[in-house]
Amino acid sequence: MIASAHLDTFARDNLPPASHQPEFVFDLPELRYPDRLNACVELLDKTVERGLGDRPCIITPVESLTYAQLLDRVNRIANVLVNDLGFVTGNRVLLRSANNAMMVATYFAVLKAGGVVVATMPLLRAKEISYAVQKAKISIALCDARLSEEMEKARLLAPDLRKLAYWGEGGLETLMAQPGYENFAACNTAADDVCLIAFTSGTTGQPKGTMHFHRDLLAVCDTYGKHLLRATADDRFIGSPPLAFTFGTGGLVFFPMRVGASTVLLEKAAPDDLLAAIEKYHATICFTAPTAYRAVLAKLEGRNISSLRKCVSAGEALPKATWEMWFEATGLKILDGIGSTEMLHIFIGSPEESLRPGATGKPVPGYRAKIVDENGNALPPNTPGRLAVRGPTGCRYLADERQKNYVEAGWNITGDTYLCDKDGYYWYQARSDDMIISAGYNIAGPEVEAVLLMHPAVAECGVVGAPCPERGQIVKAYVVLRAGFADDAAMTKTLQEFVKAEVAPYKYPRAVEYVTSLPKTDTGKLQRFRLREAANAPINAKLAS
Ligand code: 3UK
Repeated sequence: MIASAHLDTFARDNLPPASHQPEFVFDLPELRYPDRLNACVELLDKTVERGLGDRPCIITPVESLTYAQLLDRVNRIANVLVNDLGFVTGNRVLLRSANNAMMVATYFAVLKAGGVVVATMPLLRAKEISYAVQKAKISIALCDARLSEEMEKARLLAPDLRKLAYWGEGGLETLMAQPGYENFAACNTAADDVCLIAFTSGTTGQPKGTMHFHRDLLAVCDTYGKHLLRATADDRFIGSPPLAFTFGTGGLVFFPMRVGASTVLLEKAAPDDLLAAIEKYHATICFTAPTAYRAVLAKLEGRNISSLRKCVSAGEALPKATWEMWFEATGLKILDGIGSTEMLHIFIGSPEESLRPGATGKPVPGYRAKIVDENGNALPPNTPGRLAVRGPTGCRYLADERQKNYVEAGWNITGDTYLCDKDGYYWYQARSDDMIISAGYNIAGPEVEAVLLMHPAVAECGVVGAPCPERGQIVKAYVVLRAGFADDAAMTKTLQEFVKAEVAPYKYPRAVEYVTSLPKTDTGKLQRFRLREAANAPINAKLAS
């Protein structure tokens, strides 16, 4: 390791032992970074130094910032951290905000000052916030004043949090306005100093803190960004994922800033808002989840989104039906890609010219992937097994026993069941723990979902195993119908026949339950475990909201 710039050595001290870390590979020339590197300098200061300070960087409904204006804000906040909040290099700083310009400014100020960002979703409650505070030993927080209520409650639960500054009601802004705060000398961080602890959105158990280095923030830009997305300085990014989710920070901040492009940040990015904003700001690249593409499709009538040239989908499998409907409606080929908080961003995906609808794609240049069995042996083509990957980024949990579940023999095991075809394309099957085993058959819930979604009556659905004395499990579908369709026995029969006609009949849902909504994480993912709990509960137990 390279000599750290951190005085507070907590992050490095709590990295997993080398033997439990994945093997990192840097086999592209652009991934050979110098020993000393600060991600803020690379993504922001250098753009201004190159004379591009007047170019638009962040656009929001309430304010727009050029690269130079963002840099000014970043420098001022970094000065506040160091001079007013008792910040020492290596300190973790909690950030709480919806997607807006101050969220980005505080993020980059922490990077520039040599701190460690811990960004939290706006929806988190005091208990969850205080968990992060305690786990990452956080003493300083910067928070949007509109989120003060839960923040104050969290503070009572986590007394380690000594300093807290709010923006939006003047507190932080007053400190930022002090004379001499317009310049700040970046901390000379090591390329492998931790700069981000991203908590997983925890479908089961306590959230895990994934640690990433300064160089990792660049590596995702120089792999996926450079080789698959290929954005230019004239692109305008837009999307819905929260910036506290690495899908959002990568897609809406790092990728645009790596190429000097602009990004539209929306605090509210429900399908209607997203669609209106694409039109209003002439966005060219959109990052969102499969369900959002599906929801937007239903609202395209009378809208003009012809400015869009690239659409990226991640977070969940993109059903082929959604891909096809989007292509039909817009002429655009959605770029599916799988990423994870552990890997920081997308590691399997395809460029537009070689994608296969329904497949996630091929390993992103800089990454390698394979399908392995329970013992870690590589499986032949077209055989479902566990997805294993490695590349310049990888899993490093903050003091967590579960490191050994994600990393096996140097490979990151994502917990997904995939198969790789003869041409090297990777096809998603299911989360490994979402496989349904019914009368000896392995059935992937998402495959059945993809079929159901092709039926015009189905708005959304989730498919899980429900206990069954004879078969072990049966396939059970939770279905949200589109307006105007009746949730009766005839509909159930129709949907069952529809599935039988499309895929092997043993996969059809023997039980169908109609619901008005499906349980989702803050990052918009379907919580199949909640559906499984409901399916396992005694009769008449409702889906807990
Ligand atoms: C699932 C997908 C099928 C898969 C993420 C892009 O989702 C992200 O991170 P998370 O830690 O979840 C990781 C898990 O989500 N998944 C993600 N993308 C796909 N499954 N097809 C996909 N295209 O189970 C994976 O293991 O929340 C995505 C970039 C950054 C991210 N953090």
